[in-house]
Order: sequence, then structure tokens, then C-alpha cells
Amino acid sequence: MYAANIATHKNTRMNTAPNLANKLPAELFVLNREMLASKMQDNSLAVLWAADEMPRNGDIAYPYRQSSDFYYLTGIEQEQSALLILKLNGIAEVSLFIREADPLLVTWEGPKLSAAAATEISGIKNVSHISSFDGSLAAAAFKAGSIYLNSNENPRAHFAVGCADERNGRKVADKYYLHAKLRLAPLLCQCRLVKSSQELSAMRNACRLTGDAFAQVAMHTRQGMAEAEIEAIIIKEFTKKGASHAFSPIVASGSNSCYLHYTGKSGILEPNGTLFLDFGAEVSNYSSDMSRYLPVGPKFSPRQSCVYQAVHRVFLIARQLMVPGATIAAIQEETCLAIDQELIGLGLYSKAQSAESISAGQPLYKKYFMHGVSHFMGLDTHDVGSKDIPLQAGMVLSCEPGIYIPEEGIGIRLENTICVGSASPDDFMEHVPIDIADIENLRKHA
Ligand SMILES: [Mn+2]
Repeated sequence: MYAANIATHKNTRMNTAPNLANKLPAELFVLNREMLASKMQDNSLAVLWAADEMPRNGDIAYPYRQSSDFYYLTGIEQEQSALLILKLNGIAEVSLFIREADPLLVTWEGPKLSAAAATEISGIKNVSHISSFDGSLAAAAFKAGSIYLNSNENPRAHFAVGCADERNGRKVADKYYLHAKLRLAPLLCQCRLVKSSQELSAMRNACRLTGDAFAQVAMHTRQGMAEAEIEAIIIKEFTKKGASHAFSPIVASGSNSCYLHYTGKSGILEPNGTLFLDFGAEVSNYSSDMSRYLPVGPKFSPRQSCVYQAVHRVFLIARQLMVPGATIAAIQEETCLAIDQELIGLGLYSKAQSAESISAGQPLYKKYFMHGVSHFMGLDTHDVGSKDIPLQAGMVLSCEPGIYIPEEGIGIRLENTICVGSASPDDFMEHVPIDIADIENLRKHA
């Protein structure tokens, strides 16, 4: 899984090993660091740490996922690493610290990164063992007037467990208490929002794999299958192509799709039921995000079909709003108005009731559409950036309107991953069927 293994492992089989083609070039990480350094104050130091290994139970850890910021600046996917960027008189000096692989560790866990491999991945020439980090930090801090420390500033992140940047950052802030402390997260947010061509191709690739997995699901879904079996189809498709889930997938049979972040696995696909999916592949740590709704039989019921087409019309309206200068907040407002019209059309309430509810400040549409229509995407599925940031070409975001009517057992969200283009939105999932006729056609021939 680690790039070091890729560099050192002699593959004697035919080349079917996953992940080889997904490696991003060192130049990307070089440019990312240059971009960050250009935003840093002069005579300052930025310090970041690799993500912790997250304990699961006993001596078992969850599968390792690098901190998005650390990966963005280094490409390094190995634990127990750290990064220093010292900017003096306009020139940035970068040092990377990696874990020392003693023979016992290698016996148990396999090869770890050598300094040469770390340089090849990251483009950083100055690579040392993590044991020398404290000394190097002291020397760098001596030269710098201020220190940038990083933290997870996602406003929706409410975790009892902190992150390595926060835990180590507190120690640094304490030790160097006379240095000015600065927030690194806003600078990284600016950098990460607009994607480079390599990042866009990773995301396009992730979207392609998501579409491939969807095609498999659409082909193999049968009545009587459990939700977990559908997830297994997705996992197989992702794993054999070197990808993984960008987030825990939602696979919901029937009315389970009314739960926005449904996590069950044991629901059974009913003969005339439906299947809702919200999932996405992650490639080179870059995410994709897609939602689709399928009939288990060859056709939707008339009512399901009406709601589906209502959501699809809103999807098309929302997507065309994703142009430079717009904000997610403004797109949300327009989407809500379109949803409101559709809900009236579906007979859920009258035009008069809608107007009354909106003027009372308690819009009725919120009962049926209670989430955001879009979020930024990138290394995080819910990526950095706020709803008030004007969109620019190269930003990537989701488009995901939905209508949920629990009393009728119908919950439909349709979602694609969209890149803001200079002229028009570039739908990275344009190739994945979404028109109701195409969806029913897939099932008819399954
Ligand atoms: Mn989404």
C-alpha cells in the first residue's frame, strides 16, 4: 500500500497490481509547498505532522489514512512523519522527517520508506529520521519569528479524539511560548481549493471508478440480496483497481433511503423495491461522491418515477449554477426554490401553504429537503472551503439535491462530482447514467 513498497517490490506477476498508475508525481507536491510558502509571512516556520495511527481495539489500528494536509504537501503516506517549512528572506527551506525502519519493524510490517524513496515521492531533498526532529525544530525556531501550526478547522468535525497536528502543536506552542503563533489552516484552505491538473485527473479517475462500480451494481442487483452484498460488489471493483472508499458508503434498500446517512447493511432488496446508493472511490487520496436510485425490478412505480424526475430536474438546475463567481450559499437558495416548486407539483403542499411557510420563516420544503446541495471536494470528501467562497475554475464540488418523503417510503438523492470550468460546469460523472430512462434500461437488461 505504501509507495515504498511499490518502489522496492519486484513484481514477478503480470502487472495486475493495483495502485501503480495512481501515483501522483513529486512535482505536484513541490508546487503545493511553493504555493503554501508564498502565502506564509517572511521569517516564519510551518510545522506539520503525519496523521496518527488510529486505535481500533486491543493492539489493532484502523487502516492508515494520511492527514490530507500532510499528503498535500509531501505525498508521503507513512505514519510517524513530520514536515518543517522555514521561510527566511523569501526563501523556503523544507525538511522531511520519517520513521527509522529497524529490522524488527520491517520483519513485522514490511519495508518502510528509505530517505531516497521519500525524496522520490515528495521531491524533498532534506530527509532525516524522526528522532532528529526536535533538534531540527529548535534550530529552525531559533531563526524564525513566528510559527504556523495546523489544526482541523472543519466546522463540522466534532471528534472526541484530536489529531496529531493539534496534540504536537500544543507542545510546540508551549515550548516556544515567546514566538508568535499563526494558523496554517486558512492558508492551506486557499491552496487546496483550486485543483491543479494532476489533482483533477486523480479526481476524474476516482469518478470513473465510481461509475464502473455503479455499472457492476446495476448489472448484478437482484431481489432478495442484502445491502451488504451490494457493498461487496463496490468493494471488489474498487479494490481490484487500487482504489478504496472515500467515505463509508450508503447502500439503502427501500425506505431506508429516507435516512440521510443510513449505515445499516442487513436490509433486503424487495422484488418491487428500490436501491439507493451514495458512495465514491478514493484514488491517490482524492475523493469522488455519487448518489443514484434504482428500481430492483425493471421499472419504478409511477410515484417513485415522479419524485425521481422532480429531483433530476432540480439536479440539472443546480448543476448549471456551478460557475465562476457563484457561491454554494447562493446555489443552495436557488435549489431550495426549485425544490419547493417540485414539492408543490408532487402535491405535498399547496402554493399558498408554501408562501405562508416561507414568510413565517419556516419553509415547508425543509421537511423534504433538509441538507446542503453542495460541498467542496478534494482530498477530503467534505473538503476545505466555506459556502461563501466565490467559485473559481478548478474548484470541485458535489451537486446533490434530494427529496425525502418518509410517509411514502421514498427518499431520492441524485449526486455527481462537478468541476467548475471557465465556461461551463464540467460534470466528472457525465458518463454515469442518471436519466430515468437510462436507469430503467440498465435494470431491464440486467
Ligand atoms: Mn456528497
